[in-house]
Amino acid sequence: MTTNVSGLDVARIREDFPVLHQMVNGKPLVYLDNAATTQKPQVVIDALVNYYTLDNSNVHRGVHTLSQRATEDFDMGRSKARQFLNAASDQEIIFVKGTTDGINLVAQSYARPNLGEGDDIIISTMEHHSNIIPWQVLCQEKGAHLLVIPINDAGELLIDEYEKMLTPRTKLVAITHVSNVLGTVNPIDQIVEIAHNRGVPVMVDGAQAVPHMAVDVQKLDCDFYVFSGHKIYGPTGIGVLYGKAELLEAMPPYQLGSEMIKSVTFEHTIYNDLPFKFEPGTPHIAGVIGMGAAIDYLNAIGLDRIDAYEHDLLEYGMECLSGIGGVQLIGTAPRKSSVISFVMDCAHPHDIGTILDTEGVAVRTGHHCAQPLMQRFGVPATARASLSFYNTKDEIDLLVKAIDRVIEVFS
Ligand code: C6P
Repeated sequence: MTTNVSGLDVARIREDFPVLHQMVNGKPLVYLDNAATTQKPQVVIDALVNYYTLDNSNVHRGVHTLSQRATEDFDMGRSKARQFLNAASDQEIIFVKGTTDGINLVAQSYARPNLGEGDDIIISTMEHHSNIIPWQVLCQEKGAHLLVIPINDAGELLIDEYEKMLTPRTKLVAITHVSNVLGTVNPIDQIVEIAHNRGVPVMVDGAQAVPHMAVDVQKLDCDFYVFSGHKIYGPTGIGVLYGKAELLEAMPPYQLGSEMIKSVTFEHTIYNDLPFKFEPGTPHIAGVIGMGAAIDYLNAIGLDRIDAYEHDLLEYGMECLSGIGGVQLIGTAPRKSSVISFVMDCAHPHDIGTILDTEGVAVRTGHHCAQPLMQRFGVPATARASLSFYNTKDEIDLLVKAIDRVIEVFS
């Protein structure tokens, strides 16, 4: 059954996700918390089980068959991640625990040695705490300034203000590609071009972008790009930091230990080549293999088709929710992706989430790890429905029905 303009057979796709087929509180599960983490297709679950069942072994260490098989699959995971971002080489793909870990790596290995007293780092009002705190603490330590690009009431960056902030003191721009609260898709190509014209590198937090659109780091020309495997239908505990080779080459390692070395004496250590210089210890082998399976899965569906389908679903959802009296949408930028945040006159977001759960509808409520953004909109929290390509308009209708129930209960 083809259900939509993008040609996705969503009923078929839903069969790939075992977790979706269950009742919650006596109602069919409507999973709308995909920005927190996505569900896993059977092929990803199988890849994890197969690795632990048949190939479990350490990588880059053994000559025995199991180690060779594990190494081959692990290395293939890196190539898949490289193709996924269209990076120039596998050396530019560093495996990290996730977006947070990747940002901390850039903060400690790139920014720390390059930041001095009186220098600036630029972020934006819509950043996740993971893209605020590493810079805030580093700036405090170095006597540098953290500058914040303001946004308008729709949730769009004020690019003119951003341009004015860039000076010879600016050492880095660290910015999200897509806001996890507003859904705003930021014009990264423009942001990068403006920064590069002044010789400033740009790190992009891609956590909420890569699940929804094809990303080409060479086209964006960003210097660093980070994302989490669990938000692209892969396992938790694994993610990617992309960095331009010349920058990574010049950076000191983030953590020290095995695998990131070429030779060690008690007096001296020679570090390994990229990407291993940044990957000490036994890596998350199953995570890399599982993320590779997730990338294959996304490629088979096609990110352009996913983008088109989710866009249609988002427009439908925004239209439905904006029609409900007492509901206020937070984040109404024209360029948006897959997130509907809202508050209601009659109920606190926590109560909205609780009632929705009794109706089988899973959303996230709270500050979404973006407290400064909550302050910008003058709300303590929001309820957030975040969409995937396995969601349907019927599920949006169930969300609307559940919101009606909130109104019934609290009016
Ligand atoms: N946002 C959300 O519900 P980790 O936890 O390291 O995988 O990702 C952190 C992170 C960084 N940047 C953005 C834009 C994010 O959305 C997230 C994770 C989840 O919105 C969990 S707080």
